Amino acid sequence: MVKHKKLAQWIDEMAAMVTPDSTHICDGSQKEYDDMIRITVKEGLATELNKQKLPNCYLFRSDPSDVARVENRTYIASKTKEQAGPTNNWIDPDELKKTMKGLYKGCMKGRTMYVIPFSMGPVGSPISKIGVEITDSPYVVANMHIMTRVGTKVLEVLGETGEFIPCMHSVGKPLEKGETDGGKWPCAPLDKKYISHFPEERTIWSYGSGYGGNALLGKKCLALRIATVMARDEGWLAEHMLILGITNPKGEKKYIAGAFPSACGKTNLAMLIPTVPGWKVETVGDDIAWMKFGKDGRLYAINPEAGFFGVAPGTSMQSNPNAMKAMNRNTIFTNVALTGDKDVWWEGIGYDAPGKVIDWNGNEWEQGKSDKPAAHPNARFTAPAKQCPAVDPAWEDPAGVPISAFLFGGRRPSTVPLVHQSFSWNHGVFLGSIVGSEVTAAALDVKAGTVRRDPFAMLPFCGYHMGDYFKHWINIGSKTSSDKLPKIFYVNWFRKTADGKWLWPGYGENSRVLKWVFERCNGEGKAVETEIGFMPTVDAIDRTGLSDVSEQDMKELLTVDRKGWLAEIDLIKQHYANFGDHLPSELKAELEALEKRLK
Ligand code: GTP
Ligand code: SPV
Ligand code: MN
Repeated sequence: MVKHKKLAQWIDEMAAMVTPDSTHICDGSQKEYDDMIRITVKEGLATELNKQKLPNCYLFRSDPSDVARVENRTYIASKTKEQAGPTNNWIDPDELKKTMKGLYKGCMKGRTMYVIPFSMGPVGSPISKIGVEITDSPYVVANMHIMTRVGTKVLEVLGETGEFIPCMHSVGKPLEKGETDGGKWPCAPLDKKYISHFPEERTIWSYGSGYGGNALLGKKCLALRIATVMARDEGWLAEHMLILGITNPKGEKKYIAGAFPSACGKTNLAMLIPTVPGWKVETVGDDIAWMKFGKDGRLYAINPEAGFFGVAPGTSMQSNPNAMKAMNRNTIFTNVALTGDKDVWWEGIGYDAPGKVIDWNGNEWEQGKSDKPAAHPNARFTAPAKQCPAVDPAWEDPAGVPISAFLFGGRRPSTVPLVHQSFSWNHGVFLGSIVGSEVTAAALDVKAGTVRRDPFAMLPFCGYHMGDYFKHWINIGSKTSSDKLPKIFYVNWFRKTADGKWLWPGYGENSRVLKWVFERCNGEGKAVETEIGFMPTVDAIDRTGLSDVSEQDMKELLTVDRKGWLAEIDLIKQHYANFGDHLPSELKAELEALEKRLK
């Protein structure tokens, strides 16, 4: 029974609109999870994997049209277009609701309507937020069980009057009498998909997709798009950031948060095993950070999620053993390949495909015989965070962990050096605001391979005007003394040689850069002042035991490419022009100062 009047009312109202066959209020139990899996297996939507190798693991194959976030169908429906800003799609909220009500009408016919009470952040923590997702997808229920804290305990915290964020979701595929999904992933065609946010009402309406951030509404929709609006109003930060703890050989520990665009290395960095002897890295979160000032004036971060929804391709025992061990049980795999003995396989898993496999489309596939990959490039694993061998002891601490440094970065084959440090907070905000990256497969409808600006890795995730978001970041810098603010760095693991090879080995070797960052936070670490910021001297990056990066490569990774940066200035000017008078004067000043230093 739902004791919360407003919640009960909302559930009734939604049920009247979508007319499901039945309603189920989720209790978060193991039995409930098992039921969801049983239902999807019976429908032919899920395959049980090898019980010995991957106990309690299941494979799902989505519809080929429903494999990633759909940015062109994602809307910030604030009262005015101005409030949504130039980087968001906008439709008048009344008009959008009218359209979506038309789609929602009767859309759960033949299905069960699940009501998922969930907490982003530890249940009952003062920084946590409660959401309630209504969905007709048992796949979504199972994933939410892993990614968030679900169930009766959340309803108890909500009580009779507590605040919750309503998150409405349907796959948009009603069933006729006697009809079943029959093994076909249910979703609506692209032009019927809507991932909508109503920031003033703090409400989410999603229709037509069953995949990832489109459907697991606690993640990008609540914890970023709606949370950025709350954070702006309440003076905190909701960011697309990993959080890691790093300990030096003396046992001294710091926490670092990093914003890289989708599929640009957050999960990998969060779980890395340092190659520098004596150092240790532990994982707090791999995708989202909520940060508030503590009584001591420092920023404290929590990971609002409870699981990882990580990119499978490229993940191997060599590149990320901690992720491989986190997903060896109780894990949902989506759009990876299936081997003959019901194991999983993907490109970059570290060994050849064992004979004939079934690709993510359900067809037979043999290595070397097809130019298409066996796993979709945005194939994902959903695994409980507590299963990560490197999970930080404080990962569920409701008080959060104190952040010493922010990293910004993206995929930049040229121009941007391996690492540089900002001169000041405002210069650091400038670095965040100019992040650019080669587009990846994490979004369906943007052209892969081209560089696009993705400020703070938040381009698809900011729930209001991006220029005002920049200003919010500037303001955060004046809320405490500068020695308490995190130091800000810009990193780039993705430099390439003229013939297209990685110039930097990346993954565990990135610990060499983290070591320098750590030292800089202690006022140590050799650096030179350059036009673009503080840069390590070539010998300041510890290369002990690193044989495949020559002195020459190191120099290339750590020089200021003046010509490249001058070209960059023009691109930044174009980028900034989008924000009109919402662009903070502080950032304009930073750009002018950079141009002056380079000329
Ligand atoms: P989202 O979950 O989409 O937000 O992605 P993410 O930022 O967590 O990216 P993830 O760590 O999953 O990495 C995405 C891809 O980048 C994978 O194929 C990785 O193998 C690859 N990758 C990660 N770190 C590095 C690195 O240091 N160097 C190189 N060359 N590739 C990397
Ligand atoms: C991303 O695209 O940044 C992700 C995956 O983390 S999704 O949950 O689909 O947004
Ligand atoms: Mn992400």
